[in-house]
Amino acid sequence: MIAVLAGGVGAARFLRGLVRSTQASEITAIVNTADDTVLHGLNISPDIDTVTYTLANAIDPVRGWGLENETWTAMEALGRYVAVRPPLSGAAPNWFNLGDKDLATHFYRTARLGEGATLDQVTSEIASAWNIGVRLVPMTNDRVRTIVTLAQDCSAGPAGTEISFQEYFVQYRHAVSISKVRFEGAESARPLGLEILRDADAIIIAPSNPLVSIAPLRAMAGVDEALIKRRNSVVAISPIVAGAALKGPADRLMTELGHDASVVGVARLYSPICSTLIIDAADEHLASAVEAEGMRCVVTNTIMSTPEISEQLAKTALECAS
Ligand code: FO1
Repeated sequence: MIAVLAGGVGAARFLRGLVRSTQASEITAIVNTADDTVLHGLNISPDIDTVTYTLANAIDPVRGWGLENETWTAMEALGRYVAVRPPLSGAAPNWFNLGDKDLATHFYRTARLGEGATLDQVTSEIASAWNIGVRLVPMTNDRVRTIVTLAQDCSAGPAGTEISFQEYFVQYRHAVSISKVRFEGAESARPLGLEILRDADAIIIAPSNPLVSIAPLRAMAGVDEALIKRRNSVVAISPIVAGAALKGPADRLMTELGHDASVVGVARLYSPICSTLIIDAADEHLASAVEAEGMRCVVTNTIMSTPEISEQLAKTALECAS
């Protein structure tokens, strides 16, 4: 069994390549849930849904989240209530776009959780509904939430204000600088992946944001210890290429939070838990600096612009882990 530690878009594209080279039933993805949110009373799990829709070939290819051929009638209708919403009310949060078809997923998840089902049960029901052969496991059934602290006074509030990850990422388009990230609830959450990490033949850390997608998994008790025990079988793919994130704010977050926004900065974060870092050909000149951090460095094309490139990257990662 191959275990993949996964965030959103980068992990989803990597998994799409992995299923082209390995039987889907051999793959288990342990997915970040610290980005989860509740809006309109609905439980929304963006990273789980991004992975599910991508593996179902139903993801919107341009946005990288939500469903393709989506319609937005419900969001447009919500606009009527924005005008009458009292100033401090959180009702009608129309900054977070929920497509009409996507809403069905959140309706189902919310209803099942309300019936007492656990998030991992509901996640596998939703994966079955989309005929996903890969086993998708939320990192925990407990509530963990990424909270960021504003570094400066800005439209989101004065310096020092804490906001949720989705407010940071979507409402303020990750354009505000931050000074801290914490994972509320992580210290008491029970991780679901420990046995998977113990038993996996190979463990791959997908090219996801190390500070807000992989760090929440690592913040739970026992996860880093489980990875350290398996360090020789753990391979990571850098989400930073030539000093920039392919999608999202990983590069700026690295700098703002005191890390080097480069493959060397990624190596420093992963070196304790991981024996090999795969970097893009654009960073080949940094391979020896990565190795100086105590990791083997493998150079290949990591920009997953086609399913074929994702497949080749997955094959390289599997070879490195075995
Ligand atoms: N990302 C956006 O940038 N804007 C949105 O309005 C938005 C809505 C959305 C709805 C459902 C969903 O599953 C994901 C959604 N995302 C949206 C993406 C998502 O919030 C982020 O990409 C992840 O949380 C970061 O991994």
